[in-house]
Amino acid sequence: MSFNVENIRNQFPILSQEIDGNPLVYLDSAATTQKPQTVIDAIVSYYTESNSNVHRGAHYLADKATRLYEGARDTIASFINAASREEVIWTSGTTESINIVANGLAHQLVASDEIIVTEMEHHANLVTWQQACKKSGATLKVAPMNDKGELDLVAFEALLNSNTKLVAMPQVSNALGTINPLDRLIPLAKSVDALVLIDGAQGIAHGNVDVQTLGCDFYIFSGHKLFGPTGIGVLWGKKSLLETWPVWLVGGEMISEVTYQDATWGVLPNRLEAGTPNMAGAIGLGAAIEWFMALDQDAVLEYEKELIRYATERAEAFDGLTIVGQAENKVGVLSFNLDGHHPADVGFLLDKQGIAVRTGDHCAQPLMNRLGVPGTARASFSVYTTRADIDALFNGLEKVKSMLG
Ligand code: C6P
Repeated sequence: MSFNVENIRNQFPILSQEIDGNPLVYLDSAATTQKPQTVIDAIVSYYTESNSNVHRGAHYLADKATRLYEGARDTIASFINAASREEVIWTSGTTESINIVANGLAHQLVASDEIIVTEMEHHANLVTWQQACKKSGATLKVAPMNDKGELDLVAFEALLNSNTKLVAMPQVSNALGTINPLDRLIPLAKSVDALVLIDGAQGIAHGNVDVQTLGCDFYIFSGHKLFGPTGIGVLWGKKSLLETWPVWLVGGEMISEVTYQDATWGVLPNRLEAGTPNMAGAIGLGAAIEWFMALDQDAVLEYEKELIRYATERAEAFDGLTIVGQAENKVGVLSFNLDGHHPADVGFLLDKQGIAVRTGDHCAQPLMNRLGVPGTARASFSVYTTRADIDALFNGLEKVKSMLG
């Protein structure tokens, strides 16, 4: 199989538009990816031909919608190589998935327990654990990284001990692009019998994820960063944990038997999915994953590596630009600052040229403080990004520099 970026771009209708007379240069895929036509079609088709509530009805449409919805769960299970489809829980996204795990763990934590996170956390994987520790008296420890944005493995190992209840860390940093060496970090955490949660929000679209090979206990991601719709995400967890985990929401569909006085819970995955679910979202995400899996995964990784290599080369040659996050192993994320200028001004003036980047702290305030920057401008790539987009970014930055003086 080969990789043809123009062929891929043609499948993303949003990319062909102009912004204020400039062709759109979309470099904000770490915030959310754009959606291929096939995903848009799957959602439209669901609402025009199949919409009905799932699991509940005895009629044709209810059955059809249920088969599509549960089929999407099968697609996810096979995509991440879950041992069973019951381990795939639909959520609204990464943030909710982490909160569900934190809520469950908070009931088990005692004051002597310790939780380890890293210096590069998104707030979703930090504030949740701060709150869990506050409620239980457990201690939150933060694994350090070097100035390039790579975790210090020796320091990480030194934090582990028999009190370590959980290690929660990102597969990929959203602000820096660092790919963490999970093949080394997870076995270290497991050597002290800690639970391991991987925040896969940024990792899921950039690598062949196999949750069984990884050896973690929870793997979490959002559909919208993987060419799927917003409002749908996944909590994958080991069945032995999820089936004993305290329930999160209670109500319809998650129960086994209900009396006026009491209720018992159903089996997985329903016991963690109360209420009418996001059927269109799940079906859209299933379509997105089928679309993504049809691409040559090795070619995709190779292509993205080449994009970040090229962008880094251009950035290093750009006078007055400082790259923030220089890990050896990175996805297509280029965070940077123009010396003497606030990232918000840089982003604003790029936007005036049709170039979309994200600016600010990227929901990682402690990381920005650790690096001593107010924030960054972040250009992030996906399978539809071209070298021409990267050239447009640097041409745009030349103009920004001359405008800002
Ligand atoms: N990062 C970004 O621009 P939600 O918002 O629930 O889909 O994902 C939260 C989240 C958690 N962890 C990581 C590593 C993330 O990157 C994100 C979302 C976006 O970087 C929006 S803040």
